[in-house]
Amino acid sequence: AGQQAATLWLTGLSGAGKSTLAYALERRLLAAGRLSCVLDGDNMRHHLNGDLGFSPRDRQENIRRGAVVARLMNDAGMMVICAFISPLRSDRDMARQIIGSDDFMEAYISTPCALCEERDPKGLYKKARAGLIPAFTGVSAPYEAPLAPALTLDTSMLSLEQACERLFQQLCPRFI
Ligand code: GGZ
Repeated sequence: AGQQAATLWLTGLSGAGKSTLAYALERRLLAAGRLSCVLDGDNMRHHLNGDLGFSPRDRQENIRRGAVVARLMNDAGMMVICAFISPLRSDRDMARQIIGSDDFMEAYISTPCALCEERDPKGLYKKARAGLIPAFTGVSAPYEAPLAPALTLDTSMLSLEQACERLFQQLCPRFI
């Protein structure tokens, strides 16, 4: 019998810190002897999801494919950390269904929109405010916060190390 695997699903705005946290947790798991894999929305949009944009329909398909890949990897015994904005509850519910609710843990990276916009690491908020990016989450497209996430982390209140450690301690022990 293989080791039990699961998917940690990180949701939150662009610039909230999802990808940074996901890769930090991947290293933390490895230090504990557990191999994992990060599926990052922005990254996957360069290859598997290169045909998709940001309409509601395309976001849904983006999340569906991410969840299907995560399920396959879980089946192979691999822990998966997904970092998708995944702004709609209905789309996250779909991901939970695809992956299986026993193996799906939702973590809300709740960094306030104002701080994400202040960080603006890629200048996307600025472009969105200028009208250059239509349907930008938090500016001109909706974000629905999870109602009952397994964990909520506000990166404006925590260091990367603290946030990563909370994810690791509170969600991962069963899988080490
Ligand atoms: C939101 C956008 C948009 C729009 C480009 N809305 O912070 P980033 O830059 O590096 O990551 C974001 C990424 C979002 O991809 P996801 O696959 O996570 O989104 S979703 O779950 O909603 O499908 C952002 C960039 O793409 N980006 N245009 N209009 N984010």
